Amino acid sequence: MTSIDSRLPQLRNLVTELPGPRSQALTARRKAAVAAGVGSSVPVYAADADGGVIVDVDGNSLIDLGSGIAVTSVGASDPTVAEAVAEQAARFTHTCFMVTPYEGYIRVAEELAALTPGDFDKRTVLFNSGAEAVENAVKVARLATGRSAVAAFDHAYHGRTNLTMALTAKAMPYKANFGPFAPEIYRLPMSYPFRDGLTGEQAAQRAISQLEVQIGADSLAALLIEPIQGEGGFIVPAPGFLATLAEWARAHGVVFIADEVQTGFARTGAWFACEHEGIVPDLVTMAKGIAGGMPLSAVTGRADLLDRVHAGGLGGTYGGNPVACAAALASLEVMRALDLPARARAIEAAVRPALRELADATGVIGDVRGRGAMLALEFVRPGGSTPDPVLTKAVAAESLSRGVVLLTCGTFGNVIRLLPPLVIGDELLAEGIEVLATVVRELTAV
Ligand code: PLZ
Repeated sequence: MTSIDSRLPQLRNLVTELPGPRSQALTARRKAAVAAGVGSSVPVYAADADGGVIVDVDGNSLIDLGSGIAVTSVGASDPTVAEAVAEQAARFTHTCFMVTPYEGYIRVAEELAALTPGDFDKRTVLFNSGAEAVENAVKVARLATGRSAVAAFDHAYHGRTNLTMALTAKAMPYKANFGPFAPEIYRLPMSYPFRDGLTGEQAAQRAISQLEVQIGADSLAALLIEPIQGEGGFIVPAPGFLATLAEWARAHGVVFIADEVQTGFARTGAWFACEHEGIVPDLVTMAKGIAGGMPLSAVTGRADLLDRVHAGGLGGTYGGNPVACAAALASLEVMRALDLPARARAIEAAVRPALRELADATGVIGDVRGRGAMLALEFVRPGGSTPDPVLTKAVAAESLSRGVVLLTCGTFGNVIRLLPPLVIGDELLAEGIEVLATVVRELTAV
């Protein structure tokens, strides 16, 4: 890897207890001003972030193993991105692509056509959030097929807007009491090798037969799936699952939408997670890692689908904002220059053996899984597969108190997920994993 010069010292350094006094004061102000419905994984307020560290308002330097949920793959203040943002902001922050368009949007679309799987004619439309991208992929699929049903999977996460809440599987906290939900959404069983023991082919046939019986292929506009599930628990489907579904979709004129919002942009060791299985989706939804932290999302896919939509049918005031586009182009430049897909594979090679060893030594980790720099530990009661969300939460909390930011996920709340910035240094990463391992060993020592 090309060496990365960091602005902030890349070290873990605690100068107060966590949360420190300034963070505590902000928590008090927040309670009086910010809606209670917005959660935060850690009660520590950021003042600065760079490379693999987040410095909080009390001067504590924390190791970041979350990247703001897989967003800051190039770091949170990469100089190439920061310069591109400043330069674009100094010229114009907005004109609205639907009013007075600009080149940056077109360049991002050209880049995404080249990077996403498939060498057919592609089109792109840009939005602001992952949920918005998913909503619009569904709009395109429905219009293009003239069908209304959409199938999503167990453990799926696709967003918090009304349509994407319906597509998301988990009630608490994402859906509970927020209904009524959008109609014509159907749920299919996922391939979850640790819990179902099925081959990819078997799991796909289970989903397909349910789909054919309960929905009917002729009514189905789209199959929507995360190639590796994110919020649902970093579930990597068994080999062949995605390919079998994609083949079935093609044979039945069903639009195959890969939601690569969390898995995209080098995170899994390839530009897109679909590549690991040789899948070529009809439409891909992207966000998160696309623009170095600036809000941008995209739907890219088959020109014959996207160009079916009438002028004015897709868009939004801020979609493809010029500053966000500049950030995306700069981020892609950094990802290429540093070969971040290779870096993600190197992170897996460095981290996975330590996680495996930890699992074998403690007996409370039922599964070590993921790809590239998207790795997870599923915590279970010793010897079995009963989820242990209490231990999982304790591991994340104790790691934080020692200066490592770790995220949890999973339908059962029992997964620790690792999503380090791809530019994190080897030593800092090793130290973060060592803290995690020490915490797990201490919490499970009898
Ligand atoms: N699709 C696969 O992972 C966002 C959100 C967590 P937005 N995941 C993190 C939370 O509690 O809100 C996500 C995703 C996949 C869609 C989305 C939605 O992306 O940018 O958050 O709308």
